[in-house]
Amino acid sequence: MANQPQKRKISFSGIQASGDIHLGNYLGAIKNWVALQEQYSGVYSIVDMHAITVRQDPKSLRDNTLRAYALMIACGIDLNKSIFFIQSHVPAHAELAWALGCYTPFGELGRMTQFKDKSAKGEDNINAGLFTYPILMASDILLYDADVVPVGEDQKQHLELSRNIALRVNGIYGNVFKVPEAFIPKVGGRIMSLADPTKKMAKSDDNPKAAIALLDTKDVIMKKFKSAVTDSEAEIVYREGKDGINNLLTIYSIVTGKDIPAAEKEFSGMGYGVFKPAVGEAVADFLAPIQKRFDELYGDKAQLEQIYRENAQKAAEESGKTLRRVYDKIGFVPR
Ligand code: AQP
Repeated sequence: MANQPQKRKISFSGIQASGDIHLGNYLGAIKNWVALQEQYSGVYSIVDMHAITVRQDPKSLRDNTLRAYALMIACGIDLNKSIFFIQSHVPAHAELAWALGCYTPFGELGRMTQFKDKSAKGEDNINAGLFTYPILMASDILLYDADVVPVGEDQKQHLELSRNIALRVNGIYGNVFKVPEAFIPKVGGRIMSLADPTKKMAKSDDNPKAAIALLDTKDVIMKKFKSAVTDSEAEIVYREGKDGINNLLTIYSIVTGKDIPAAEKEFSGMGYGVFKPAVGEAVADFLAPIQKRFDELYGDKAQLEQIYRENAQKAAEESGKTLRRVYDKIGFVPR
């Protein structure tokens, strides 16, 4: 046994294909998907099934899914270290979600703040999927025996629900699921909108100035940062009540690798008119190599198709094992 290689732990996460992937997604989550590949086997997904909880134009959904797939590879998903698939290609996700739904109290789902917020916004389409979405997320995670789940702060509550579901099922049937831990960065876990720094940067924001898409041109990036909402003071310091400046300092600090006190010092005595374009420049420089790699990958659709098909197969194999284990515990007759 001493010579037996130890199985690497698993890092799982997903991103919705509901719009342009933005800097908040990158700094809060994707950056850690990539970093964790050093220690963990990654299992990552474009979660297109989650995206349809709000109405999507079919052509845009298809395009956004493929763009997101290429973009995540351009961001650093290493296909030798991670399985990276499109969620709707792997049937076990929907199958396990049904089973887990039968172990999730209605009241627990009703407490999810994202459901409350989204249903308040989209009153014309409060569908059952929007309500049960966290169960599908639990299924995504638990299918791969994930040890860690790198996400932004907004997913903390959903992850807690996944853990509760796993613990409940384990409590009934014994050791069925690995209980996952959230991996939320201390800095960058909640990047705020540039148009309203009291709200998180989100794909679903209608204001085009709110988010920096990873594929925005330098010109657009500069314009968005120059018009970023700050405050009426003139001090570039990280302090409670200075949401806009705090957000810009956070972004600058992560993309340059300098810590926040160093960034404060660098801009000490300067005005916002100097600081905001400097953040824009730093972000544009940071994104340039990702954009270049994206163009190469997205330009070769045949290769992309081959990659996502192969990866769907690998994901189906892994998730199929867990699904069989669960079905067996529940008492379903083997197929
Ligand atoms: N602003 C953010 N700061 C840090 N992390 C964030 N994440 C999302 N927004 C921020 C993290 O990114 C991963 C993918 O999340 P998502 O696909 O749900 O992206 P979104 O931008 O939140 O998308 P939507 O469609 O606009 O959803 P809502 O309206 O729900 O916010 C996750 O790990 C998330 O934590």
